[in-house]
Amino acid sequence: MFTFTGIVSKKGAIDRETNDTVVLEIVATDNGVPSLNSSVKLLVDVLDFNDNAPTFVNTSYSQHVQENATEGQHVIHVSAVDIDEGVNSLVTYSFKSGDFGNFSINGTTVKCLCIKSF
Ligand SMILES: [Ca+2]
Ligand SMILES: [Ca+2]
Repeated sequence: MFTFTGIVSKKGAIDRETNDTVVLEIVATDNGVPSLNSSVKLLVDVLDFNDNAPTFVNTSYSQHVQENATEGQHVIHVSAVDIDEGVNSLVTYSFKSGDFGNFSINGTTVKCLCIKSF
C-alpha cells in the first residue's frame, strides 16, 4: 500500500486454490501531535484463473472386455478432477491416441462404450 494515496495493489503471488479470501487491516494515521489513527478491514475475494490442468483420479486404467461384448456395453468409467472453479474446472473427455475405432467416450459422463460387436 502506498503510504500517501491509500491505493492498495498486489505485490506477491496469490493463489485462489490455497486461499480464496484475504482479510487486510488498514490503518490511517495523521501527523498531528499526539498522532491519532483509525483502522478498517478490507476483504479481498480472489477470483479464479485457469492455472490448473485436470488430473485423472488414477494414474492409469486397465479393464477387460469380452471379444463378444455387445455394441454399447459399458467398458470403464474414468474420472479427472480440476481444482479450479466454475468453467475452469469443467472437464470433458476424448481419445487422444490409440486404437479407439471400436470404442466411444462420452465427453461429459465419461463412459466408454463398445460401438461394434467383436
Ligand atoms: Ca483448470
Ligand atoms: Ca485457479
